[in-house]
Amino acid sequence: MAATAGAPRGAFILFEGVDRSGKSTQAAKLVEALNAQGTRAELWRFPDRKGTVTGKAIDEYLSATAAAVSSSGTGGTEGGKSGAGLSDQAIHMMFSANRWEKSRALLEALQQGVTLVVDRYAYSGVAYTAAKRVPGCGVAWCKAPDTGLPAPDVTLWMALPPGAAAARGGFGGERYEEAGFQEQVRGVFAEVRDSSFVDVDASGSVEEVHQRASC
Ligand code: T5A
Ligand code: NA
Repeated sequence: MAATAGAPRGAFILFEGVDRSGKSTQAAKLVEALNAQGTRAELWRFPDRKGTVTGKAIDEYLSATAAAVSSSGTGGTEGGKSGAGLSDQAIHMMFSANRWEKSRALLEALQQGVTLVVDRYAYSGVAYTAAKRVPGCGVAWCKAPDTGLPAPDVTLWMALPPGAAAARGGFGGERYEEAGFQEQVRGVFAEVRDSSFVDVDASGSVEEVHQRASC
């Protein structure tokens, strides 16, 4: 892939965190701020629920509420919409494929000098599946399909005390949005964090968090 002459590679900035930790809000604000200061920046998100084959199935899967899935918080056997009844293994592969579907375009954008602010990525992929504690689907198994994806330059971890995220708007409306499961997710994130991770205190007002996330 040829780099655009003279354009330095864009940065790959990732936001990760448990549900409702403010990732989407902060990612959008960071893109706005970068563009305002003259840095070409775009907001990307995973799962990309629209415009891809996997995105549609993922959207149907996630739309099943936490209350509607099994007591383990994982589901995977209920009927209904086509994506909703996927096995834990199948949906894991779908999330990974959803990233691979976009990987070439992602690299091309970076090489054209565009900074990408990305809302969730492979760390979420590993955390949410490994947190289900399905036999045979530990962290190593979960990481395998994402091996070789473009890696972020920095991962901004939205650090929020347990319970604070659940108190925010909308919690409980989708699969996985259940406090006990979120704590298991948090545990896996702690296990898989690497040298790209930088903690951002995600408590306080949207503006306060933005100041911390953009320095
Ligand atoms: N998933 C994802 C997998 O299982 N495998 C994968 O590979 C991937 C990539 C959907 C689900 O998919 C799972 C993880 C998820 O369960 P999503 O579409 O990113 O992922 O989830 P959303 O529901 O869109 O977003 P989140 O729940 O993660 O929320 P955010 O983005 O962290 O938070 P945000 O910014 O939307 O804010 C949530 C609420 O809080 C308010 C906002 O106004 C909003 O109401 N808020 C604040 N309130 C007070 N103070 C602040 N500072 C606030 N900031 C935001
Ligand atoms: Na979000």
